[in-house]
Amino acid sequence: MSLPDINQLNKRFGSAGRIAFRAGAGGLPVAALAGPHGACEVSLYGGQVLGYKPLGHAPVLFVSRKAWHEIGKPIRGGIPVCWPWFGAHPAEKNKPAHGFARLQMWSMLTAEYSAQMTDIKLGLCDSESTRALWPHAFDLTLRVILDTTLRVELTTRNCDKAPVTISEALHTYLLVRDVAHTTVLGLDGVRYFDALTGQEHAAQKGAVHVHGETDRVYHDTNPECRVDDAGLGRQIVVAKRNSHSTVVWNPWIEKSKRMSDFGADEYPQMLCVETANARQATLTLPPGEQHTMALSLRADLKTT
Ligand code: TA6
Repeated sequence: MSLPDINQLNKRFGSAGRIAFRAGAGGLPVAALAGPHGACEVSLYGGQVLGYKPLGHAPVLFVSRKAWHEIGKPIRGGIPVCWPWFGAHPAEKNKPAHGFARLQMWSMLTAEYSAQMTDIKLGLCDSESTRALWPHAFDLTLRVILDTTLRVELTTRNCDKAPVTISEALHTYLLVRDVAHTTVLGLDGVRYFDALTGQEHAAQKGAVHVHGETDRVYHDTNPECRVDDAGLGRQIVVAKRNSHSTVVWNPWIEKSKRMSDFGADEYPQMLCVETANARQATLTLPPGEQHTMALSLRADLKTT
């Protein structure tokens, strides 16, 4: 997998003060977006947002200090794109967890900005290496829009002659002061699957608190939830479209020790609240059809 030429990227898509490309960690190409309301960074490797900092706020996304930045390996943090399957492959466990989109080099498609907004679009289509893992023709685009919020839109187009079935996630790693003093609001009463026990649960009772390893897929969720961070005195509003699952994950102590691309002491500073279509929200796309799943993140300082 060859690395795109940074100078060429800046010549074609760069705009002074708004969109610039550089070689990031591991030499992987990164697009830096800036605007009147903040800044963000997007890795072309994996089509992965790596950073988001709204004006006047602490960074919103967590990236592990031990994250790999190597082709062929996933980057631990930001917003990984899990596609075309979420979690383990439904049938072949030797295939990469969370699909292959986060292990591919994406291409720049468009870059534009206005007084308020900075907007780029990346693309990934099928290749010999993707067809070896998933024998289908597709077009995948990731649009990242930086304005008063950060919006991320993942569009799947089925370019095949047969229907395709996908599950997917924008696997957002939120940065929090202390996960033990952070709660997720907006999932009260929602059914969920506990991946640690393999059990389905009838309903979440109240806010989600994290006091141990947590790995849950919430079903048929509302279009918005709030991550209330008492330590940073803010709420992160996670809004979404065409996503029927919300995944909440924290590895806590023991799992953190088993992950070599994650610091054993880092679990208090992160909480994944993922925008997904997983398990019973797996979807089938007819030939020629497309589907867009969208996420937006907004940081609100708490007044009380
Ligand atoms: O989204 C939660 C989850 O599926 C967990 O089960 C955990 O494994 C996490 O994703 C991270 O997966 P990864 O393949 O990036 O190590």
